[in-house]
Amino acid sequence: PPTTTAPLPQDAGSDLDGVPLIDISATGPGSAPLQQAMELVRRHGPVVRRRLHGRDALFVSDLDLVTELADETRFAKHVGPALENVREFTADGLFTAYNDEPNWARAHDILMPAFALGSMRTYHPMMLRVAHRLIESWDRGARNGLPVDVPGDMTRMTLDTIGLAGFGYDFGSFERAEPHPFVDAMVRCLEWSMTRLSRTPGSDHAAADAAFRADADYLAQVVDEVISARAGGALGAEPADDLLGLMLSAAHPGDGSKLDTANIRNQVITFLIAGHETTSGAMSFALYYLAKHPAVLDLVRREVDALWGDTADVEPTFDEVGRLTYTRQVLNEALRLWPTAAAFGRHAREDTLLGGRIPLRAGQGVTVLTPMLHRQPVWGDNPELFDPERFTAEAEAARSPHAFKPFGTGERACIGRQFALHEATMLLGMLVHRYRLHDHADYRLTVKETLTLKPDGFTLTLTPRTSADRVHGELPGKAAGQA
Ligand code: HEM
Ligand code: LEH
Repeated sequence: PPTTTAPLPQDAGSDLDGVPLIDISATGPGSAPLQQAMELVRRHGPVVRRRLHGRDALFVSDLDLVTELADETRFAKHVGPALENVREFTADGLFTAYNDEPNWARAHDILMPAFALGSMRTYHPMMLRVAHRLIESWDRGARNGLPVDVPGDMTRMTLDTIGLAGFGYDFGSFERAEPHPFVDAMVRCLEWSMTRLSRTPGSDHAAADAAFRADADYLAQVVDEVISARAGGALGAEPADDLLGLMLSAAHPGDGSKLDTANIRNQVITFLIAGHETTSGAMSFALYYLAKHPAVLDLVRREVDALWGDTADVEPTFDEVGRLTYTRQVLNEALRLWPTAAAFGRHAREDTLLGGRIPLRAGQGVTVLTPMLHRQPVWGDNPELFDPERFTAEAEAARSPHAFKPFGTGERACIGRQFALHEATMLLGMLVHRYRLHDHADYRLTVKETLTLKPDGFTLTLTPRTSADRVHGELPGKAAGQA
């Protein structure tokens, strides 16, 4: 069903600190709380206080205030209401651990090397193998003239990738008409985490909670199978150098401690969720913008054609992915307009005044609303315009590093950033090299929220690109029309 932002009260009150106060209790946050918060910021400015059944949440999108919130000496990650709900099924996994939980620093230090840029070389062959599954499936779509389900197929691809590259487990998503039951259960858990935020006091949610518990138990059961398949592997077999191998064997570089079984389970659930939900959304939005911006699509074509020419079945090398700089700019620009993890929480370490005027108690949470940070005046006077030129090296060097935060900030920023960018850049490059994309349904963007963001119901039809199509890529500098 299309998600629409719930109607908003027109009148805003104001607190003593001058922050507009909007009570949304009459409507609640609806099915799209993040887009509703975006609408509040559009109407009332980059700092708003939202009241829901007597509980206030402060949303911040102003660049100067976000710059302050990024100061790790004054502020730290806040596990806010949304993440408290996710914690019900990921517990002390990296994403939902409290800053001072010993398992956070332990797991972070043990796993960090596995996510450094250099480690992506290890995952590259597996990413490529799964990219070929997607291409096989899209080739079938192209032959039959049938539309492909973009977010659905991106999710198949990212889930299979993190399953195989991280844990040696094959979800086989392209052999299924419906998502793997793990994905369904996980999406329902995320939806429960989100809808739980809009409950009215006193109402009864026993049935929803029981269904959630069943789903969470199922996730744990699948993960225990993944772990025991590994732990019971052939005697004397090499310990695999994937994430699970590392978690089962590696000792902390400082104190030699290891991760316990319960924590490994929480990490695996965390990585299976975090490793695919947001990346698939990012690739889907990027394809949406490419389908709507032929001039940008043409520049991506030039880049991939210059690299791969007329080769029918490209096998990108690790280093080639690093050379897809314009493709990467497209991805960044898609993440600017629709950062698929659209908010992150921060709290003050001590009582303080944010911006010298907004009082915050120690431990009190603030939500950075990234999509609106990404539309602030620092982005120029037409922030809604999709323009990858915003991410040339020169443009980036000239802009505050705090203006773009799709991966969060500080020591709790996304550990999977390089993983996501490598996987997504490679796939986008391969798809643009291989297919002409047709916006057959004249798609109108509606953004579905399951805590993360995805373009809802976005489909494309495809035709293979021909040699004639590619010729201009071999003649750099020549205009497309002349080729
Ligand atoms: C944390 C975004 C892909 C694993 C985060 C945070 C953001 C984010 C904003 C910080 C959350 C906070 O401060 O509360 C994204 C986006 C992605 C992406 C936009 C894709 C485009 C990935 C991938 C993985 C991953 C592929 C794993 C393979 C994690 C983990 C954390 C995290 C484990 C918690 C890190 C910690 O607190 O130590 N991500 N992420 N993410 N992400 Fe991602
Ligand atoms: O709970 C928070 N804020 C608000 C509610 C908000 C949801 C409108 C409140 O009530 O105070 C702060 C944190 C919100 C985070 C929501 C986005 C979570 C995205 C999950 C992505 C996980 N991931 C995937 C890859 N890497 C990380």
